[in-house]
Amino acid sequence: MTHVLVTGGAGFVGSHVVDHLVDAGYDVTVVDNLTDQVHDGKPEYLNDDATYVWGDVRDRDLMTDLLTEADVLNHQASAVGVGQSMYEIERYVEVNTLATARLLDILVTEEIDLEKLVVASSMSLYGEGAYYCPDCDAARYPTRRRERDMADGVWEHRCERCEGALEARPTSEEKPLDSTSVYAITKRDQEDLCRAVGRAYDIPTVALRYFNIYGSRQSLDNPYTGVCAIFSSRIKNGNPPLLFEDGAQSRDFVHVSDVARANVAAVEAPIADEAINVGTGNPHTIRDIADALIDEYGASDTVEPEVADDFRAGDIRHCYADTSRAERLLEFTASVSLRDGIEELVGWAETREAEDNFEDAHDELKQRGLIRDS
Ligand code: UD2
Repeated sequence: MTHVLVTGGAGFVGSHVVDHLVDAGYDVTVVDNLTDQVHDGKPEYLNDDATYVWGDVRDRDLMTDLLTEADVLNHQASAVGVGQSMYEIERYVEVNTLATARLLDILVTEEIDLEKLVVASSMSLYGEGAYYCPDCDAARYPTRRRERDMADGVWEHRCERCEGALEARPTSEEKPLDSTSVYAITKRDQEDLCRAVGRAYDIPTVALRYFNIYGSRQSLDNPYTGVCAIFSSRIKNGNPPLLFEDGAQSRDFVHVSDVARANVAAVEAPIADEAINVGTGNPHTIRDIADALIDEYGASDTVEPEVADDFRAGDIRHCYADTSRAERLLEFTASVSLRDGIEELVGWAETREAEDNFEDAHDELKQRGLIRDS
């Protein structure tokens, strides 16, 4: 039986990956340090058919023992939080970049032959998504928005040539990378390190560039996490979801069960040295997400989204996936609609306590200048 080691396998994405691997017949070992920013002790959803080791991916001796037993490494463990990464710089580089470097160092030093290495990468590597200028009939890849435009509430990108309005287009893996946060840089490091070592030592390596993942088991207490979990926690506590900018910015929301399926496909596909988008190919605005969640919680009479008079420094405006490479190489297409996915998230969240820590985190980011007034 193929033995898969899943790092971060008690976490939001990792735990769903574990369930899908177990269902597909793999022998799964998890290593996870149950970090207290997302966990309050052992979660109740752990899979009875997987083996759990409570330890840190940075622990060289532990990881040497575990990797020696593994046929496949599925590396999900990461510190996740774009805003937080901008002031806990050393920790993010240590947990993401350095830990990955150490795992690869162990593979090489101990001459461990893996059948496959799958690493969790991120759409954050792209920075802004891809755009098209209808007036110039040309592809455009804008980078950062101007601070003074953001302060004036001018949110959309304009063409660098004709100043006309740009339209968002699917972002393919070929788009030039533009990692704008410490978090994004460490995800790029993880991807680049794994692929470089994979190429040099014939370890078939696949980096999955996740778009905005949502669904059950995402921490409802962590105010630095993704927008669906933050809004869930706000609505459950009777507070309005706060929309940065004007709420018309858009993302590609992919359900965690689809991401888990993509991981199983990446373990099994006979491919090497690839980076592959994992998204749905459909953008949704943040306001749509807030409305859909409020509706699903049945809170329309008590809560409505509030437009904040501020924006997150370095945020991108639009990004959604070109899914053709995933279809071609992994035979993977996301199958959960936003409506079904939100129903699953809310069904789970209603069984949980949720501490709304948003305001403290918002104040902290504001004090540090990472959230700014418009
Ligand atoms: C970042 C990463 C992504 C992933 C994700 C995890 C980038 C470009 N992408 O995505 O790879 O790791 O974080 O969380 O770095 N928003 C609000 N109100 C809130 C919270 C968020 O309006 O209370 C908006 C936010 O301004 C943004 C959108 O929602 O426009 C999505 O924010 P997010 O933090 O969920 O994810 P994002 O796209 O920054």
